Amino acid sequence: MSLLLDNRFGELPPDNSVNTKLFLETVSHLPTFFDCLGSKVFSLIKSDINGNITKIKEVYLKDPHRYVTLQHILESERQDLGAEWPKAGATLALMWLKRGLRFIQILLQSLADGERDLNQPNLIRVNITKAYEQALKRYHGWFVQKIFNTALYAAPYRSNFLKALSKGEDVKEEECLENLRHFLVNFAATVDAIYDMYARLNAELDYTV
Ligand code: CIS
Repeated sequence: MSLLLDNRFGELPPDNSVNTKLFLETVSHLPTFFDCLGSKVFSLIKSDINGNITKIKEVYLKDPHRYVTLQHILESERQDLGAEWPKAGATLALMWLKRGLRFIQILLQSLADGERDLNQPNLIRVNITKAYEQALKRYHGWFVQKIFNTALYAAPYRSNFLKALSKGEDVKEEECLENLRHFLVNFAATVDAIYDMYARLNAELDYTV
């Protein structure tokens, strides 16, 4: 069985809205994945992502009928939070969470496309670096970039990473990559839809941490 196929996002409706309940159910499986990556540096990332998910969930649970889609949350907070918005509430939590999801999307896509360092084919540093440069680096100051470098060197081998995505089972590499490609279809569409929503509602911020 594949971890990815067990936790696939559903297909988006024609208006590309993202259902909050289904989104939260799916991303809530993400933090536990960090436990099988080994190094303690991943617990920092896990806790950040967990914090984002918890914050969005808390807002959603206050009024599930009001927050059926992620866009409902952003629009309600825009009204309720005034000048603080968008740097507050679930809007801020989702802004950061989507960057982590974009990182995962680019990393998995790069693996699925067979990109690798020919001198070190069992490492995934080229794939991780590509994802970091495109999704996160511009939002990080020097200190967080240093944390990234630590995480990069603690990253699992390609074979172990693919095995973890296959729930520890010895699945053939080609089968695992095929699962990745299936997973990416709805995952990429969902991440793109969230990015589009932030652009449309003018909710994107580009400060660094
Ligand atoms: C495999 C190796 C991966 C290497 C990963 C290297 C990643 C980069 C490391 C960067 C360190 C980040 C440490 C934290 C930095 C935070 O300061 C920063 C800003 O935080 C935000 C908060 O989130 O700050 C705000 C204030 O300015 C707020 O406080 C906000 O919190 S709020 O609003 O909630 O209160 N945060 C970030 O920069 C985000 C960093 C995200 C990093 C994501 C890395 C993901 C790595 C994933 C690798 C594994 C991929 C596995 C793929 C699939 C697994 C399948 C699982 C099942 C299905 C899941 C379905 C989705």
